[in-house]
Amino acid sequence: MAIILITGATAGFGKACAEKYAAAGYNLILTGRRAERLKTLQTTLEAQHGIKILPLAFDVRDQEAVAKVLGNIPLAWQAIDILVNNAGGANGLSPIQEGDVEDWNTMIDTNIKGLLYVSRVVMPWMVARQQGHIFNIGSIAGKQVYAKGNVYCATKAAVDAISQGMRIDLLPYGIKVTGVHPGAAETEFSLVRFKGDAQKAADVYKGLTPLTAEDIADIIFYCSQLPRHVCINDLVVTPLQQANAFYYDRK
Ligand code: NDP
Ligand code: 8X3
Repeated sequence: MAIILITGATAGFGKACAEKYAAAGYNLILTGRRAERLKTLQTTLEAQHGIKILPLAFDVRDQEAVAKVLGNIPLAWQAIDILVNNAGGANGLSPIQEGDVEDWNTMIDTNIKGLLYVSRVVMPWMVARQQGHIFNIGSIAGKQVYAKGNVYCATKAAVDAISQGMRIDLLPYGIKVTGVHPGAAETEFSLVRFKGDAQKAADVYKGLTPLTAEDIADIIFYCSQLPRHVCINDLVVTPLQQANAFYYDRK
């Protein structure tokens, strides 16, 4: 049975992907820092769908942990067909001259370096098998910079560049690389960005019908089921009421 590795599976897009691929019969490697959420997902999805799940709790910013925990999974689990590089997020929303340096470090270390650490472990396994599909979750924020988005936008522009680089370097090995760049989607994203302020988080989606995590999971699933010779390289996905990174039609 095919294997998918999803980083950041404890919430949002990653959790929705876990549910979608479990229902389709995939075996899942699920990662995130919140081990108890991974355990609950494992118990539920294994019982519902008769699949196998390998939960791996680590912080993607910790290169040693990524190499040790992910790098040493049993051989049978190393035959990963799909990698969804999803773990990440935004921390803060401030003019750059007032930015919190710790927030900058968190975003750069998670969204860029964490994605690279995980990919560095998995890509050689895909190269050896001459097959695989990597999804990198960027953002509309990586395509256009909005006010106060500065460093978050920069990390997602980096994800876009890394996707392009992967696509070139992995081309001879038949590995697909798809960049997915969502607009406003209601997950735990804004709660994390605003450090637990639920009102501020809810205001982001006021007057909008935002994307759901399931919308993004459905799109990733669709891209992953296309014939071998077809690759969707890059996708920008917004709610109907969002034209670009900064223009919304709120009702
Ligand atoms: P959520 O906050 O709901 O989920 C984020 C996931 O990432 C969680 O599972 C979290 O797990 C994991 N994660 C965060 N930091 C780390 C870390 N250091 N180590 C390991 N895992 C980590 O947000 P979304 O589902 O919305 O976000 C998923 C991705 O999509 C992110 O890369 C985000 O930037 C991007 N995105 C989101 C959009 C949106 O509007 N929601 C739009 C565009 C892109 P845990 O906390 O357990 O470690
Ligand atoms: C998340 C979408 O527009 O809040 O990447 O940056 S946005």
